[in-house]
Amino acid sequence: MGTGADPTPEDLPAPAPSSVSPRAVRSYRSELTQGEDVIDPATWAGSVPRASGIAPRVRVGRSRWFNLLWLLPIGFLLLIVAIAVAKGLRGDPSVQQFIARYPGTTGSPNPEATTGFPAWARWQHFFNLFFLIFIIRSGLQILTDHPRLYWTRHSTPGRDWFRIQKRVPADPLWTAKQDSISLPSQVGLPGLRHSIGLARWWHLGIDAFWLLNGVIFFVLLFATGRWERFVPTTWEVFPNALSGLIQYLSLNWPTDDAWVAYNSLQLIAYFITVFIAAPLALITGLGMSPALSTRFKRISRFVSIQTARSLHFLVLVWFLVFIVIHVFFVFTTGLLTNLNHIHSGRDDQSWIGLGIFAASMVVVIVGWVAATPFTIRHPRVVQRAGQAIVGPLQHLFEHLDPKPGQYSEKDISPYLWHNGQYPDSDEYQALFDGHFADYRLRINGLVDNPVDLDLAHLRALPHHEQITQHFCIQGWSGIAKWGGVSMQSIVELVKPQPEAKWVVFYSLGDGPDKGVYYDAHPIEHMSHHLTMLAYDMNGEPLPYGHGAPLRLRNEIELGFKQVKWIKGIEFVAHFSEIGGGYGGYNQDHEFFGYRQSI
Ligand SMILES: Nc1nc2c(c(=O)[nH]1)N[C@H]1C(S)=C(S)[C@@H](COP(=O)(O)O)O[C@H]1N2
Ligand SMILES: [Mo]
Repeated sequence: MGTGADPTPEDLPAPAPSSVSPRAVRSYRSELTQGEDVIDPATWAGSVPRASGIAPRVRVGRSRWFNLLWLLPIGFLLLIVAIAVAKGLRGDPSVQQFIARYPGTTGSPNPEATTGFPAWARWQHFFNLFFLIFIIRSGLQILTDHPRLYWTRHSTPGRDWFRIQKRVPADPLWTAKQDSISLPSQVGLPGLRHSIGLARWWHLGIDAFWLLNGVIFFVLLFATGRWERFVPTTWEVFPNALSGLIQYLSLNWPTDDAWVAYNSLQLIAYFITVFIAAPLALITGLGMSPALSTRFKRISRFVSIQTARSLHFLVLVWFLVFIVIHVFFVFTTGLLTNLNHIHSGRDDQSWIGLGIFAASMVVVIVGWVAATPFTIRHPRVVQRAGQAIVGPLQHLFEHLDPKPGQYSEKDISPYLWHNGQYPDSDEYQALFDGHFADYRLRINGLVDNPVDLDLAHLRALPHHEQITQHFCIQGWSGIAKWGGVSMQSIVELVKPQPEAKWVVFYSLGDGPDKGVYYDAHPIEHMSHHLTMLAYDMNGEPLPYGHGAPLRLRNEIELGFKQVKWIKGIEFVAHFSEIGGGYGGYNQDHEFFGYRQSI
């Protein structure tokens, strides 16, 4: 000392021990990338190449698969047989008596109220048709993001009942993203592989309008007494429907008067569509929400997320079959009259109905053709519009703090899908090889007590365990037991400041377009019962594929918000300052929404 020689670091006293070091307070923000505002299909979603699926297959028994394309020749044959049988039946005197007694329609019990097609019904018919195009296209897009359907929440490979994709390969790290398939760009909406974020905005956003149209329809239907057009009011509809079926199949069609009343077959088909299929579409749609499914456990026990998804698909099948048959008969049972009924409100053979129909088809075709290119050119508009329409409902459901004690050990899934982009940096490999001895979790931002915690420290905090269901936005689900630290304990440790409103979780891994994967969660969720940092899964230390050494669980949100391989947590005033500013990696790069309770 004082002799002129420079001191070495070892000679100097260390700063007083504290978790606050320059490293602990440094933000990870600079490691984020922004994301583009226009889609280049060539580099979309980390440059995923197009991948085709296979013809739809349904599982029969344990492991035999039936190719549904066989239904085309089989259905054709059955139709021919049915026609032959029906023609034979019509020669039978007792059948002729039956048809004379039940002509195929019960008529209208209340013709003053039900005759004709008022303007509101005609407009609503057009809006319904127009909205359904976008709903069906985006729905198909959503299906192809996980092209398999199940009846249980486990989503176990080989236990799917329906698939349009090959069997799941043996690769232990096969991801759901790899499993997604492409659709032609004018069939799917937006027609790119793994474009579920945008497809969901179309699906849920247009749904809102479709539902509004439907509610108005129901109100007017009952207010005007026209409900009798759609609701069978006598048991006679069943023999009449049978009679109608025989008449249609024998190719000697009944002459109807749809202007006054539908025939019994139509009545039943319309009743199912309006009063069963449409409400079921809404209910099963909501049944797929992680927030609702987690909060209303008693209902979701019977209608699990996968049952809801499968039923939702069957509703689509009903709608498609209905549309095909409906259009077939519109064209084959007096086109001009039919088009006049629903387009001009006239009961005649003039060309006016056809003219209005043609004009409406121009609108439909322009909408259809423009939707994909518009979405590719203006994805942020679709994202923002979707957020504006659906966001308030997503916000509402985000308030549902789930109850603890969701599932028990016996519910744990035998297989939990993997997803996302695995970390492959040398830095991560070195941490992994060292069993994460050098791992540090950095928690900082708007907190009184920023910290830099190692795993020993994390494991010394109060232990929290939960058995909960994961639900990926792509459609698969599964149950696992998570062990670790409740986010409430972390909050108590770091003491967020009042300005902190959002909590950003940063990953050791990049997203598919480079730049660190991250996601922002509202601070209120940090005190929910089931929000935690997990370092154990099913009683073992978290494995590589599921996020070693630490991942997030926030059970009212979809899977992509459950950041894996966490390295840092930052408390911020708003996520608009972070990355691209949309609230997470998928929000910046793939146009997802930041609230994902549905
Ligand atoms: N860091 C990081 N975390 C991530 C992802 C990712 O790509 N990177 N993918 C997310 C998605 S889309 C899902 S569904 C879940 C999957 O978790 P699992 O593989 O443990 O089932 O992780 C989420 N967390
Ligand atoms: Mo996901």
